[in-house]
Amino acid sequence: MTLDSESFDILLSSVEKFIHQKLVPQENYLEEYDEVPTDLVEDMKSMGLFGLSIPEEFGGIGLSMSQEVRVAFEFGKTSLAFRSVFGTNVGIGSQGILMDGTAEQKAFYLPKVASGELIMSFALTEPDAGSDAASLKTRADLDGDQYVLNGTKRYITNAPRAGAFTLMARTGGPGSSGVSSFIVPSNLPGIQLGKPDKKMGQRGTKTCDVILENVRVPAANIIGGVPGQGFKTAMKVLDRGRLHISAVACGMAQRILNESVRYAKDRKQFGKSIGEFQLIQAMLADSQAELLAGWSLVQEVAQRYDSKSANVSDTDVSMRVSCTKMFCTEMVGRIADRGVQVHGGAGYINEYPVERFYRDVRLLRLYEGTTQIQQLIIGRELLRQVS
Ligand code: COS
Repeated sequence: MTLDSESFDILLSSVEKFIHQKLVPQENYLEEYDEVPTDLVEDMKSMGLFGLSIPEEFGGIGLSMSQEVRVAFEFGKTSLAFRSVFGTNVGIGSQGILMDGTAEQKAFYLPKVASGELIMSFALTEPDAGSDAASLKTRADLDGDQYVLNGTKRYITNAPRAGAFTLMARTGGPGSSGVSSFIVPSNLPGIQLGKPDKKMGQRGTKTCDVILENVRVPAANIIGGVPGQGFKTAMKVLDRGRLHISAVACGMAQRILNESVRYAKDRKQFGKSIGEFQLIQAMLADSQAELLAGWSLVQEVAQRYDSKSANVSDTDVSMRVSCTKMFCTEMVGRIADRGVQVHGGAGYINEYPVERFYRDVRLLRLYEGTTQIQQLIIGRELLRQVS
């Protein structure tokens, strides 16, 4: 799946223009009101952003991973909450259906996902199952041709906006083989949303608990129709999501670096621009080199991802994805820290973008698998390859 290069160039330049002209000027609004303006959401729909990763046959744009990361990079250059509006439709919310869904599931859901008519959200994490995703406790018990779902899902991005969840629940015994992925419409009786989470950063993103009490879901809503496959679906979806997040991290690193260079040039101390001091230049240089390394890695691994057989698990590619997620999200943390340092006291003041970016990027090292989980995946695979 790939978009021809001419159409892709047009898309990318309209994305760049949209971000620069419409989103960046709204960053302060987002920070103050914790909301993405609805006219911007409509713009995102008409640009096709909700369907970036959905094949054209289902009404999407059909980008390859190598193309998607370039769009994600651009969205990293502004407040991350803008991307989050359509991010779950492009990634973790929809990809389970695309990768493992039945023909009927794809035909029914994907066109609505691609147009943005339906917001999909991904519900894996629970109060007692975060990194150890395979220990999730939400039950799905078969009753006739329906499953009855009970449990609580935690920190669910876009839950308040969602029309449906890709939700993992336990249909079988303990461990990963007992987990199934369901498509759960959000308006089913028995679904309640918790209070909005008050987060450190990323104002404008919406996360909360999703509480399920005797929610009856047709058995036909198991992704792929076969129980017990849901953990693998979730892992495959996360592999892809981790690459996307890595690209976002690089875009954010670029924006922070741009802000820092501008500030270093404008700010004067000791009678000259602080950028003329070598200690400031050293920080900028370290950030530039790390950004280049991270972005090169994203593009290289995205190409590998594209050339592996579709939907097939490839542990070597998964390992490389984890390397990328670990490196890029840690890298942007260091660049944000240096960005604040270059700004001095101003970097701690809310009216400078680096203050909020510093808070926003902290999440990147946590969601879609912490750095420590990436290390574990990398370490395990290295050992597996020599056995
Ligand atoms: N692609 C396809 N299949 C995968 C896979 C992948 N990337 N990773 C694991 N699997 C398969 C395994 O091959 C295994 O299959 P078999 O049972 O047929 O052998 C099965 O899934 C279980 O895998 P594993 O034994 O590795 O599971 P673990 O319980 O040890 O957990 C980790 C693995 C820790 C890597 C996993 O739980 C994880 O990624 N946790 C973090 C969760 C996360 O990112 N949460 C963020 C919330 S969403 S924002």
